[in-house]
Amino acid sequence: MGVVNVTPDSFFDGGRYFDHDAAIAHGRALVAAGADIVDVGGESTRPGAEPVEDLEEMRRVLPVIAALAPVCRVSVDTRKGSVAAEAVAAGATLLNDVSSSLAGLAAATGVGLVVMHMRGTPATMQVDPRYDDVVGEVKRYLVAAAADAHRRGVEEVYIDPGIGFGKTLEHNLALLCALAEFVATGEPVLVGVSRKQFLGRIAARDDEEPLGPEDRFEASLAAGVHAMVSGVAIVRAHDVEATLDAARLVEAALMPAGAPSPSHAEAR
Ligand code: HH2
Repeated sequence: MGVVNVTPDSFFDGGRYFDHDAAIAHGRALVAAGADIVDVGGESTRPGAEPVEDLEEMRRVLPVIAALAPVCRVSVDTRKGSVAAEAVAAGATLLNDVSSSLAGLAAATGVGLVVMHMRGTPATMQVDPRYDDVVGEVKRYLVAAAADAHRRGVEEVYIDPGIGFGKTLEHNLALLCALAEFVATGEPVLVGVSRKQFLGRIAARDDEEPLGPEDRFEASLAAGVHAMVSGVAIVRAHDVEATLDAARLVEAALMPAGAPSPSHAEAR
């Protein structure tokens, strides 16, 4: 899943694709690089981001979604039912819902749904987040949200632990470490690690300041590879070409040419 943020303030690509033509061209480039899905967003969810009015968010994303939908699968990254409904009318077939509140709309419109775990809202989520058992709590929340979506009639549901959404460095690492447990729930897993802040703290040398978004490419790729090896279904990434190069290697290493697929091996 490649990312197109039609925003002035996203933490990595804010302002680069705020112009519709630039956003559409970038979406097309992500498809040419091999993205299966392009995720179009019009409101930053970085910690402390200002909320965006419904109409303004629609103005940002709808022309981009309408232009990209004929060439690729488009998801809409929104927390708002009004924006999501218009996005589906414009051609989006997946709701990337970081607030986990759009299951009813996904069911009514017959599109897929990502349910993501977030503590609070982007404005407050990084204010002293605490968990007794972050993996257990996030997993229970997501399994319940997915079950609710299925019960309402949504056929395609992905669960996402929400890396960086109301989590400390230690919480993020615990969740990454436990990705295989999320995969074991049987729900397909989506994960977004690309360029995120915690990577800049891990990747910095002892005497360095945390790395900024521009310098988090290698760490993003490493985290994406870890996610793939853990069995996730979708990696949400800004750097699509490199992520796909890595995916090809992971696939080749996990499934050597001519070897039976893991399911066949188990069946024997
Ligand atoms: N992360 C971001 C945005 N949307 N959606 C899902 N499902 N999972 C994620 O981890 C996720 C997401 C944050 O990244 P980005 O869109 O690049 O930044 P911003 O929110 O500042 O626009």
